[in-house]
Amino acid sequence: MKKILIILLAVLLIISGCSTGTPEVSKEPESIGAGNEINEDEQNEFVNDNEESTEEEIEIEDEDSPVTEDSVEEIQESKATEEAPLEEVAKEEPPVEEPSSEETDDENSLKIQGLAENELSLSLDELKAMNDIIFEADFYSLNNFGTTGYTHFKGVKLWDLLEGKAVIKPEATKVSIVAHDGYLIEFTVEQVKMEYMDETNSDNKYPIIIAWEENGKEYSTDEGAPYKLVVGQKEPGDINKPQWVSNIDAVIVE
Ligand SMILES: Nc1nc2c(c(=O)[nH]1)N[C@H]1C(S)=C(S)[C@@H](COP(=O)(O)O)O[C@H]1N2
Ligand SMILES: [Mo]
Repeated sequence: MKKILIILLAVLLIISGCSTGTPEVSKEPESIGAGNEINEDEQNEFVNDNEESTEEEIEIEDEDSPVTEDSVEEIQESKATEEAPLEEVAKEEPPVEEPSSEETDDENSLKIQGLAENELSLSLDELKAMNDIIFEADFYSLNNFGTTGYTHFKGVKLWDLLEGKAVIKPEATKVSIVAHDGYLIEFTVEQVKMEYMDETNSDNKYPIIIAWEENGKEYSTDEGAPYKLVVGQKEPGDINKPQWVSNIDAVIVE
């Protein structure tokens, strides 16, 4: 009888000894497992893999588990790819709405910045209303590959815009035309002030203009800021087409 009791006690001890480990293991999958589509075997492995456990520990566990090292890596990867985008979406969503509408306004405005009494941010309508400085003509162009052509442009005279509207300061020497794509062309103030020519019509004189209309059609704002710089030739053979900066963002006076 004593023997049986001792054996029973021993058996109870063994059973209780084994079961103390299991609640701990079953607890952890609950906290991690949510949202992860992993089968039970993988889930156990996943628990061991959690945070502090090293790869060595995983290998030991592998002995009595069907999960291989490769599949552990897969789980790690799936954990990374499933969780990371969720965080990004949560971070990115809030700022998307308000600043984007401000940006849209900004993109379609023409800025005059730097050494000027009146730094300007002009809408297309404000520019079109400057009747006193509008210029319209066929401009001749020559590009790097020898291609030539005539294009009809309508816009405002850049020098009149800088002198009369922005009122650039007397110490200003340089005018940079900057596009939204980063394309930039620099002129001296003298080069902005001067008149340009057309090698095919020696009598014609052209100011530099900022155009919003090309061959009778206004630029679509879908294609970026609706302004193009148009410059004639300094002398016959002058390759002027590269200076026709499209999608102007700002005119910077220094
Ligand atoms: N914003 C912007 N304007 C630009 C350029 C550019 O890369 N970005 N390229 C210039 C060059 S090198 C040339 S030859 C002409 C080409 O004009 P097109 O595309 O109307 O032929 O645009 C000029 N204006
Ligand atoms: Mo070009």
